[in-house]
Amino acid sequence: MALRAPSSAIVAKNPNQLFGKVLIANRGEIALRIQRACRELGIKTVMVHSEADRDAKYIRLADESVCIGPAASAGSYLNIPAIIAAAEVTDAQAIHPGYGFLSENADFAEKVERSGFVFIGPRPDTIRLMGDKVSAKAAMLKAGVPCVPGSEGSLPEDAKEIVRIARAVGYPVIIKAAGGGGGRGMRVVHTEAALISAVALTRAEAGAAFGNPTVYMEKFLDRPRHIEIQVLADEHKNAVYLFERDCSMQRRHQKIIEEAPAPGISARALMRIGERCADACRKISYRGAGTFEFLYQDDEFFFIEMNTRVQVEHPVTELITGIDIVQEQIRVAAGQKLRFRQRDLARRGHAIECRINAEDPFTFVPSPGRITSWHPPGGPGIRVDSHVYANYFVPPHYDSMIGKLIAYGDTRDQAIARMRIALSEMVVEGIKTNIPLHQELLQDEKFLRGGTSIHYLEERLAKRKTAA
Ligand code: MV4
Repeated sequence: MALRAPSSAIVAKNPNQLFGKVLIANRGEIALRIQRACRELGIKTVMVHSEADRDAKYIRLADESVCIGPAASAGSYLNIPAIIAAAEVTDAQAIHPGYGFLSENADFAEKVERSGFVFIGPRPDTIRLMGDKVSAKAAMLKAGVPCVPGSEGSLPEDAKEIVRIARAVGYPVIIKAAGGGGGRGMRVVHTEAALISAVALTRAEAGAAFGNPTVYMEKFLDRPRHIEIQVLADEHKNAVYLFERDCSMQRRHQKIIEEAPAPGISARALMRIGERCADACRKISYRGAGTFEFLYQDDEFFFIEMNTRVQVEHPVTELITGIDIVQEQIRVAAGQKLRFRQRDLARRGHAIECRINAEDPFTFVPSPGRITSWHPPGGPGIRVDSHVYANYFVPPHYDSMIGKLIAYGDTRDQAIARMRIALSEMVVEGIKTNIPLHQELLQDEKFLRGGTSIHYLEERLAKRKTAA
């Protein structure tokens, strides 16, 4: 297939029509995942790291590495000048931000581009648009994506107006911060008596936490599922959806199991919502990988937020589609056209991901420290995405996720059977992990039936507590 001339002049120097060298501005499993994608594409890698990650094996696997600061993320993985300086001294052409850290920071993306590097992700203005949940929703509504009913834009100051809007929406309602997202800055309101003080409190918290007191209102959905649509788009108005993921199994807004396809939702309904998402990407000239987050309740999808980065759970989509999402991010960032159209894509089989966290499986208290033994599982349909190994020290400074175990099968039952075997084979000693919790959930009757709501895990854990 014909390769389009890349957009950037520096890129043309490279025989693979991509980048000569990519800087990876992240750590842990996703840093290694991106490094592998680069290697397969024939791209050299620069890994930036903190002092705490200096000795990790995945750092040594990179072509080059640069220490950018102390263990605390604020001085290293969030240190924009240090990361850009590292790209300059190593002559990298593009920067991949991974997930978390600076991945959805529009100012970072802008500084990367102004410094002459390619940001592997959407344009800064797209990141900014989606970062503000009020403008994101307005853009999606305009592009034909169904949203949760609620206020048109942000809430006004006037109390009478707010009361009027809430009556029209119908109680219960939820007040959300425009600058929030991912579960931060929200408050459910059940009665008119509680409304105005709840809005004032959410505004005050939002102002303090995000520097933006803007809030909006939505109808509160009581038992939704969290279903998200993965998209890929290029700079040439091509966009596809890579089907859905069900991410309902979560605790305190931390997903722990994700799967694709979403059990029990009709393929036709999913196709319709997927097409809406791909269409919206074309309408807003989206570039790169993205995720449309929906709440799904009573056979309806309601858009809540869009993520403009690669997500932790991207492997389940890779397994059911055969597409390497990280490689596609890099290709699209280099100005290439998508190499497939919607009709070329099919989902096949079922994939489930268990996030392996260094934490107590009952109290959820983080459990950093030295891993004394590490035996990852294997066999047909098993993928392990992890940067750890025996004698690796899990630093206490970062997220507790040490890897992801992904099982694929022809059917959901086969994926579950393989996941159970994999969990039973897996040995991690020296630290506590949530493997026992996953083993419990993979025997759970409601999980096995499929289609549990976002509240299921927390309700189940509450019962476990009272039983003990
Ligand atoms: C909601 C909701 C119910 N109704 N919006 C939480 C995270 C943020 N992305 C949006 N969230 C929610 N928004 C309406 N109108 C319930 C949640 C919610 C949730 C959503 C997805 C995954 C887990 C969740 C856990 C608690 C609440």
